Amino acid sequence: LHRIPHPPHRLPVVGDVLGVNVRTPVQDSLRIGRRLGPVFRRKAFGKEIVFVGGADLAAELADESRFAKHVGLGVANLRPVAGDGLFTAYNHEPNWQLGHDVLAPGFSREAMAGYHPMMLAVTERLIDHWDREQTAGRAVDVPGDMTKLTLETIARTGFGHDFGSFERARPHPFVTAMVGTLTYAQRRNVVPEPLAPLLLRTATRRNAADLAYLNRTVDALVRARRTTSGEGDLLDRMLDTARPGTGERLAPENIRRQVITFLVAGHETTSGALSFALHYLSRHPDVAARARAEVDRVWGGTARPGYDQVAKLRYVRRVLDESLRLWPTAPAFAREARRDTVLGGVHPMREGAWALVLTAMLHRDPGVWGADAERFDPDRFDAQAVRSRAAHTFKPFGTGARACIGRQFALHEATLVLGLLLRRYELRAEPGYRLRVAERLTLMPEGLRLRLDRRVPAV
Ligand code: MNH
Repeated sequence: LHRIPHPPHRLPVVGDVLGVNVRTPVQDSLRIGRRLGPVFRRKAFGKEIVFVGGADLAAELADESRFAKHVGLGVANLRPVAGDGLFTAYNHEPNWQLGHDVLAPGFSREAMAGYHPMMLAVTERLIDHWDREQTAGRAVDVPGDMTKLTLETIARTGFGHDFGSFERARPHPFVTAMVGTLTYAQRRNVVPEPLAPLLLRTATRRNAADLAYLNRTVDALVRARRTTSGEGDLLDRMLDTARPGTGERLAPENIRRQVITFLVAGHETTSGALSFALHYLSRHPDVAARARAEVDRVWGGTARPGYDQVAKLRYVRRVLDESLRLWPTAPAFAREARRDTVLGGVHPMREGAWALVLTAMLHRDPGVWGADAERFDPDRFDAQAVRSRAAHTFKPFGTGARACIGRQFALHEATLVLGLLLRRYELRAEPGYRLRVAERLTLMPEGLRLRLDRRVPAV
């Protein structure tokens, strides 16, 4: 470890706590990484974490023959919420492979085409709401509304459930409970274990209540389905699929964990991705105009674009990729050595030793993205630029066997939504707004509001 730099002024016992903020561990690490370089370590109260933000080392960590997902930090803190569900399962737990085999067909092309009309219907609910706000001359609450949209989408497509988010003035209690558990899981990373009972006493009690609420909601949803039948959604697959060959099925407790996993993983990050993209579109009228022209050209007058028409929005997709480059809404992932190895030819790692890939820093490595890596420019993702870049330099969805199972789902949903919004509205930034990024394991532009102008007559 002594070869890996750490911040100056390391204090006894407490460690590298000077100038850090418990609310923004990712942005603090980005700042520290800019000074210390591609690999560095931070210590707080005896826990020391190695961060990797350089492209060469990150590419090594992506090598599946030497490294695997490490369930640690924020992910491990979510175990009480998501148990051995897909996201939080340890590599060796049998329910990872079983869950993966049962659920992967739920993300096939055919399954996605089946979800498309529901995604469209949810976006139309958002548009009704935005039309009313626009008519009333009010600015829209972007993260709030994107969260309503993505929660409704995963609930309906995955579980045939309607939370009625758009009929509520305030977030659904499920969202409040979920954000509570995410914030708590992040806070546990930065509060030293022995002090947790003291410092987090109220928070811990609150967290137990949040957890009980999530369980109750999900149990009711599953109970309802056992008496009726869905239309081949994720829940049906979990209840009905026996693994070919062995006939194994997911146990009820695991189904509960999977449903919570998908409701949380399936909306929070997509909501952030859409919110950042809308922020950048409002700040780059040239990019917005180009994206809008593409939507007009590709979709023409089609009121309700079909499944195949979404992937044709190549430039809109680049806007999304570029937003996920600058603010990967799942901002880090951890990798552990499968056996003793040496990282970068200089840093020895024992079997099981792990490092955190800081995705936002990898995505700003000047060696890959140039001296202007901080600048928003969707053309970084045109076909030729993508071909000329090294592998493993863009990792918003993680890597390897444990990479995001919902990637196509998220990209389809977000591209469809951006296309529909661009076609209908001009987006105007609020004059005083400066991007502030809130962290609760995931990233979200805090307080982002936009003003809308209607573009075309109702479609
Ligand atoms: Mn998703 C894993 C990012 C949307 C369900 N997701 C991951 C990982 C990243 C990630 C990074 C890997 C984490 C790790 O290595 O520890 N996910 C995203 C982003 C978006 C996203 C940035 C949207 C944008 N994810 C979605 C959606 C769903 C989903 C939508 C479900 C519908 N993600 C998952 C699940 C896993 C995962 C489940 C765990 C997969 C596994 O380990 O097998």
